[in-house]
Amino acid sequence: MIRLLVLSICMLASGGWLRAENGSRLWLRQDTTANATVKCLLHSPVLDVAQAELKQTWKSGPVSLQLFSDAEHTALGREGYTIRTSGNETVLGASSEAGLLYAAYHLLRLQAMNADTRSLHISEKPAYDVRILNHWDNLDGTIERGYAGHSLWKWEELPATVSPRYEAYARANASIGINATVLNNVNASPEILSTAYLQKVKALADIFRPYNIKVYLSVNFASPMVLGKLPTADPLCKEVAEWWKTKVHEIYSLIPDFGGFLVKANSEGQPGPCDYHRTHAEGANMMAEALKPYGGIVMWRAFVYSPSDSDRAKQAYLEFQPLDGKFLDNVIVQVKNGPIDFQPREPYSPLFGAMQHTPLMVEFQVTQEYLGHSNHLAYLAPMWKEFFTYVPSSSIQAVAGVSNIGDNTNWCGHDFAQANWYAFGRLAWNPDLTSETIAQEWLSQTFGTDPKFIQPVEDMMMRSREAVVDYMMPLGLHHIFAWGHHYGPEPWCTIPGARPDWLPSYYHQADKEGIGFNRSHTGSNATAQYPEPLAQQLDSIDTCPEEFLLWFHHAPWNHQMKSGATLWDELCRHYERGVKEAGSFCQTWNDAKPYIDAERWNAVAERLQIQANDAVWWKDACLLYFQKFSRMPFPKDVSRPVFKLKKLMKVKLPISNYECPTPEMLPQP
Ligand code: BDP
Repeated sequence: MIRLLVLSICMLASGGWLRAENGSRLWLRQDTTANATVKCLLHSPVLDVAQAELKQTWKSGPVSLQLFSDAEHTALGREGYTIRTSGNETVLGASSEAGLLYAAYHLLRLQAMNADTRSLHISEKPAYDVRILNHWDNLDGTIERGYAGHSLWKWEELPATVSPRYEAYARANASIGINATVLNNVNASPEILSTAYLQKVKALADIFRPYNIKVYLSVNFASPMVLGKLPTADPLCKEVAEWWKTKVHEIYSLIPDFGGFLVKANSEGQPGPCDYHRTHAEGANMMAEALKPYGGIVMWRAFVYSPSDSDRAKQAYLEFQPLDGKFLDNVIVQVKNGPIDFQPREPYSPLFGAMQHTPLMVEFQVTQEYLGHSNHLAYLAPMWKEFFTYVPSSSIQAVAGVSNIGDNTNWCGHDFAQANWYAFGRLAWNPDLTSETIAQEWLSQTFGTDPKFIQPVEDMMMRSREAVVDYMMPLGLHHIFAWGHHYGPEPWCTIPGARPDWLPSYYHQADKEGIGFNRSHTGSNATAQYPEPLAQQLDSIDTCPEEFLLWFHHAPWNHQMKSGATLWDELCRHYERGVKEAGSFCQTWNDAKPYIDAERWNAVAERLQIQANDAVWWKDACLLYFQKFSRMPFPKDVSRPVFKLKKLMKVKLPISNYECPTPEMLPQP
């Protein structure tokens, strides 16, 4: 016992004793021995959670939770709330229980951040009704593009055995305003709709409900064939529609507040309505009709691209824009933030703004499939904010994030990947929050409030996504990742018989003249899918923002950049900057050592070292390979390659699409 205590407590650091921590408590690390006075006349599962949280953690005067039906609170909707100081009492007010739950978490967040809570006048309302995590969890426990262990959902144990982490998961989500979750992979197994699995799903829904979280499922369009043994899944076939209605009825009899379906159809080999020459709208509407009587919705994904067409970036628009206005009102079309696929930097998808008569939602990827998995520190709030600078937040109806959560002790693999889960929730609640504010909130709750720690580490977080862009794919380059697992660089990749649009050369188009994908009017004309005046701006190589240059243009190697340098020199300097930035993160973290516990400090330090090495790997691989085309020397201010291209071209990581490589697998400088 004593040994355990000694082990689990302490290391001496400047400013005091810091308890060893494994990251499992996320940003919810306040003491729970407060015993506050909490007044609430009502009882319900949601209110009991709100009360318990405050009672255990709130350290100031009495708090009272009150339901109001006045104009102010009605206007804040079902989930909005007020927090007001009245005498020595703090009054949390809302028109519904959910609002009071969020008010409680808000108040506790202020306390955790050492904010002055003596005179509060707060009024909050979420920007979106659906703030949803999309888990890409398979029923066998693996997670597609998951880098934090296995699935949290222990399907084989459910419903009989219920892990305490299910409630901890719900609590973490509620604390940042996430109110919905899709439990399973968009590449969905029909099995999820079997009665046996629905019983398991019900067990989870029951745990999540007191935290105001609704459960949704990804469904396979061919489920009526696989589970119902029907000869077809044609959405216009009466038996098929009946099958869905019966299935939906069964779901709602188990889970009365079930949210609805997420559907990936006719994409990357998944079945869908187009198999029967029906449109996406016909497929989505058939399901929407089944869900409608219960208030359920269909989130229908627009992530489609067929092998035949020329420019993959244009395809979602070409397929979905003509369907504008043809979807029932309980269908939301879910569109990835960019037109290709969660790259470190993409322009926004032109579907946003082009479907005025169809509710749309954005799909962000929280898991870092294309940003160094859980080995690299990449704070993604700035990337999502960038999306909102082009797409007004009021023009979409909901926000989805592909989850980065697994069964690792610290939930996300990298301690700093927790910040992306946190930021997703906070931005889905309020897209106007700044990335800096969210980073400060997360850091002070997760590590501590000392400004000497927060300021440099926040600065590192703020620079991290741009650093990743710089050392992986600057100036609009995209999708030059290794085949399959998408971890390292493989701009040279050729796989006999592979779809061209699954190969890097399709995207970078490097040749003797230059590099980049010509999407201007002289090329694929993808620029024309954007509204004016943006379309024109993107279309001209002279006015296209340089961060998107090689996305939209095949630019000559000696193209003159705004800095006066040639494209080649500028490209080299971006890679160089990325490498320097990644190296400087190690230094920042060294300086941060006195302020945090050794366990998390070590875990992060190890990963930052991997990131710094990987940055060099990326730089050398890309520049040495592209140099074969440019035939230009490296500028003097750019460091010489450490690796040999030949060696890098042989690197094959023994990982699948649900693993993160270990340091031993990676090339070392
Ligand atoms: C890609 C992933 C793939 C997903 C697909 C999707 O590589 O594993 O199934 O997106 O979003 O980014 O459906």
